Amino acid sequence: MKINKQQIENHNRNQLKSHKDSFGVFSDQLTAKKIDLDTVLYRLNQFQVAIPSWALGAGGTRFGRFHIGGEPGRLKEKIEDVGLLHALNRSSGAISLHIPWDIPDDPEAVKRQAEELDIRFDAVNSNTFQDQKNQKHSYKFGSLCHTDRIVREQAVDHNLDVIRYGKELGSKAITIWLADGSNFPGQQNFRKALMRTLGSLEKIYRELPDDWKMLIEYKPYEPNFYSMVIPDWGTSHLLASKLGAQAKTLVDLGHHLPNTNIEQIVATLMMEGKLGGFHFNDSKYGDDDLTTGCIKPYQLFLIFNELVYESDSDSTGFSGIDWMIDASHNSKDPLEDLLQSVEAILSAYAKALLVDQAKLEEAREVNDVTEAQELLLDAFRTDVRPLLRESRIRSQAAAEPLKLYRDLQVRNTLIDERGTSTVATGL
Ligand code: PSV
Ligand code: MN
Repeated sequence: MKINKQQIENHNRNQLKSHKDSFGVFSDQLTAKKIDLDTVLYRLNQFQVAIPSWALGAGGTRFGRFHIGGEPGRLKEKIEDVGLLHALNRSSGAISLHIPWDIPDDPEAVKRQAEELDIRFDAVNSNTFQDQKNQKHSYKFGSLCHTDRIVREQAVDHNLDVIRYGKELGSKAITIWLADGSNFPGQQNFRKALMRTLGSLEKIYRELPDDWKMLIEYKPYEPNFYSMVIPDWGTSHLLASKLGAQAKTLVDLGHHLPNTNIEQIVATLMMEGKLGGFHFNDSKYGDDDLTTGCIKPYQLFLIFNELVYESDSDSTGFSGIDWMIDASHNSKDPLEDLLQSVEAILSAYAKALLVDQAKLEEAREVNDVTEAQELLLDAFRTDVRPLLRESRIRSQAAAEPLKLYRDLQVRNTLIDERGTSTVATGL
C-alpha cells in the first residue's frame, strides 16, 4: 500500500480551518516570547527519527505473541511500512535494520525501494543474543565476552558481516547490544569478561569504515539477572573511550534502573562528545518498550532540553546523533504506536526549543531555583500541537497522521494485501 499526495492534500484541506485558528493563537505566543517561528519550524522539519525494523510487527513476550494481521513478513514490506509512516508524518525517513532478521537478499533493489520512499538506512544492529539455525557455537554463556576464543571469533565475524550488509545499503553505524552477563554470583569473572569484550570490540572497531560510528548500548539487567557485562553508561563510555573517536554510547531510555536521571547522563555524554544515539521508548518498571513519552513525558522533555542546550552552545553538538525508536507492541497496532512515538519525540523537542536558555542560565547563576523551574515548566506546559501540525502541513505530511491512518483504514488494507497470519521477524 502507498499513500498518495492527493490523499494527504484532501485530509489537510479538511483540517485547515480548525488548524488556522489554533496556530494563530500559538504563533502569537511565540511572538510575545520573541521566539523565531521559522527557526523552530526549520529545526523540527530537519529532525528524522529512524524506525526499527523489528517494531513493525506484533511484539512478543515470553508468554506469547498476539498477531495483529498484515504484518510485514519480508524486508520489502517492512520498508513499505516505514514508507507509510514517513508519508504520513515526513519525520520517519530512516529505518534501522537488525541482522540476521533483515538480511537484504538484493541490496540494490532494497536501496532503490528505500530511495523511492525517501528513506535512508540508519544504524545496523548485530544480534549475538540469540542462537541462529545452523550456528556452530552457542551464545548461551556469552558472545563477545565468551571464555572460549572460538565463540568470540564467531561473534566478531557476525558483527563484521553486519557492517558489510550496512555498507551495501549506505548505513553509517553499527549498534552493538550484548546480552552477555551472568545469572548467578560467582559465574563470571567480571574483569576478565569485560577485558575479553574489549578485545572483541577492538577487532570489530579495526574494521569499521572511517565514516562509521560504533554505538555501544548498555543495559542493567535482562536477559541476565545477576550481572551484565555492559550494565551502564559508565561501562559503555569506558569501552568507547578505549576504542577511539568513532565509538560512542547509545542511550536506550528503557535501559536504566527506576528513577535514573537520564538527562544528566545525556548532558555528561554530550560534554564528552560521546553521545552516539538514542533508542527511544518509555517504561514504568524495566525495559518495557512502551510508546515513547506515554509514561514520563516530562523526562523526555528534560532530555531534549539538555540536547537543545548543547546544540545552542555548540552547533556541532546536535549533529552526529542517531535518533531511533526501540519499542515493542503487544496490544496496539505497531504503526499507530510508532506514529504516536514520533509525535511524542517531536513534541518534547519542540517544547525544548521554546525554553529560554539564556534566562534559564541567569536564574541558575543567581540560584533562583523557582524561576529556573518555572522556565522549564512554562515551555513544557505549552501546547505545541498546532506547531507540529503546521510543520507537517508545510512539509506535505498529514496534519493529523494518526487520523488519516485510521480514515484510510491502513491496517485493513495491509491485512487484505498480506493476510492475517504473516509474522514479522524480530523478537
Ligand atoms: C535490547 O533490549 C534492545 O534494546 C537492543 O537494542 C536490541 O537490539 C533490541 O532491544 C532488540 O529487541
Ligand atoms: Mn535498544
